[in-house]
Amino acid sequence: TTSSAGVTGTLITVAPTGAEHAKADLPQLPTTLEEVVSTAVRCEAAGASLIHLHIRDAEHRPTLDGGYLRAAVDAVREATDLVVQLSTGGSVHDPLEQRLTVLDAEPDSCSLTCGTTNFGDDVFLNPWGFMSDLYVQAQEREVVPEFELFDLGHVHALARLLDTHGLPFGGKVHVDFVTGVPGGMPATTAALMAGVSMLPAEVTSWSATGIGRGHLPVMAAALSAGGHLRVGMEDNVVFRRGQIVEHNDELVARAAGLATVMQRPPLTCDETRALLGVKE
Ligand code: KMH
Ligand code: ZN
Repeated sequence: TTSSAGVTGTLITVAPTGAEHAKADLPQLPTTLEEVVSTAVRCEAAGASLIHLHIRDAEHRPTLDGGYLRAAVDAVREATDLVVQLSTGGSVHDPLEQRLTVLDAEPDSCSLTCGTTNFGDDVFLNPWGFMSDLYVQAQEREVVPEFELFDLGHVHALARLLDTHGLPFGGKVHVDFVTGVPGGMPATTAALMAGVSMLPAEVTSWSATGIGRGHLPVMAAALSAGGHLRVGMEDNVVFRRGQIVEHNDELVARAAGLATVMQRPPLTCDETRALLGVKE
């Protein structure tokens, strides 16, 4: 997993919304069901094969309400072939018990963050008991977890999870390095490579994202090291100096272009399903 040899395509994940930006500050952020679906369609056309979703309520606030989650999963499935991943991270204010209920919406995949981290001035809580419960429930419900690694300690916690509970549903282990969160590992090539070098042997694929200004450096580092890519307004809203992202598909198209130049063109949704061991 640490070498680029044999990695011939690129999984591009789009994380279009997140829980942190306010619609009032960023009106182009997709928050309504209609906006999420049209974003999904456009990002699939631009080269994404997986969508990482946080859902907003009628007031555009982050919600883990089961009705909203289920409606989004169904609508994105109806309109696209994208692998649908729901965030179990939610927002820093969501209680752990409610974050576990995300699986009730029956996504293809769920995020699973491998440890607590400072998150700006807040704390993103992921104690061992929560990680462990979420992991086992995902196994039982045949949902494929994507392990979110914000720090090097999270890589070690992932190894503990695999040692304790065995492989996830589908038999594949895909991790995503989320770099550049204030409180987590920095969005640098050096930090990313340290994380990659520590990955347990069970890991079958990895992707990376750089929050904010680390976006492009981490993308380039991941591509050159055999990693896959995550982009989207959850992570970065600046397309280039002085230019705010108007639509998530701009970020997907740029990632797809760079991946194609690197002779690792975007994977199709079916190829991504096979890579991740997601249910057909
Ligand atoms: N919104 C962050 C507190 C995830 O989606 O699983 C957590 C997050 C990670 O975005
Ligand atoms: Zn997220």
